[in-house]
Amino acid sequence: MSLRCCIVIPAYNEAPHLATLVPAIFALAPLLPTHELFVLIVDDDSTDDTASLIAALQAHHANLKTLTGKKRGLGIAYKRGFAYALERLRADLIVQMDGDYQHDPAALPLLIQACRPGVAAVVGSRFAPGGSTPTFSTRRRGMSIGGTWLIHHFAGLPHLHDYTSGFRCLSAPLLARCLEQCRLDHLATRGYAFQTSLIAELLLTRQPVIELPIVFGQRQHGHSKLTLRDYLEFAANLRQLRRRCRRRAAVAAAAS
Ligand SMILES: Nc1nc2c(ncn2[C@@H]2O[C@H](COP(=O)(O)OP(=O)(O)OP(=O)(O)O)[C@@H](O)[C@H]2O)c(=O)[nH]1
Ligand SMILES: [Mg+2]
Repeated sequence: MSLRCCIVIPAYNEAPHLATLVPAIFALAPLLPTHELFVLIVDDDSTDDTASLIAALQAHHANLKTLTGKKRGLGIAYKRGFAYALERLRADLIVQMDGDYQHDPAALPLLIQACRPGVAAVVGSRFAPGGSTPTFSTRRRGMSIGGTWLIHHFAGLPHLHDYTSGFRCLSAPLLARCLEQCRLDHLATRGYAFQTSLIAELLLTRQPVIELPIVFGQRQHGHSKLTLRDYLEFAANLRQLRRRCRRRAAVAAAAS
């Protein structure tokens, strides 16, 4: 029986990218004969007529699904997408992927195949040896590396090269358990901080997380949706993560 793999793509005004990204993903199907691929676009009322584009693509790709809603942040879009993939599509594997083609679909087969039973998450890592961000400005690279350093050294999360990557393959049952049991609501999950909060919970509950190096490409159209509010949320989340890590360590020490 083939594994059902849902690639969840949050997209706000990414129509020019989705027009090529969606067919490129479905073209990978022969490389993944043991998997049935679904693509779920979480489109938050984009103003660039993404909805019509998706309708046109659905005529060729029956496994292309979409959700629409108000734009309320990346994390909120992901939570809606995950709920749909888990409950409606009964996915075995869930991939997180950006809609602006900065994540190369050619990396998908490796990412998906590496998510074997027992592995909770395979992270497409920009900062692991072999990964790269060739088009990052010095400032953006500095902020990413600084953020990673703070998450590890200030907040105290177990080591990973890339906590904020948006390209990951997740085991659906382990993700579902994490969303049910973990106190994700104690961490920031509205916007981009969701990425850190989710991987933090997997790491703190000692789920196996592995990293595969990726090249993070350049956005060709439109602009980044990262806002000042996301940077502020990241900073606030660091303090919450630190408290969470310390509580975990205290519980572990008391139990031993
Ligand atoms: N549905 C939805 N998608 C979002 C929202 N915010 C961001 N996105 C999508 O999330 C993905 C990642 O956002 P980007 O703005 O590309 O973030 P980034 O890749 O870190 O930044 P750049 O490198 O500058 O592009 C893209 O597909 C966005 O369209 C949101 O509020 N709702
Ligand atoms: Mg981007």
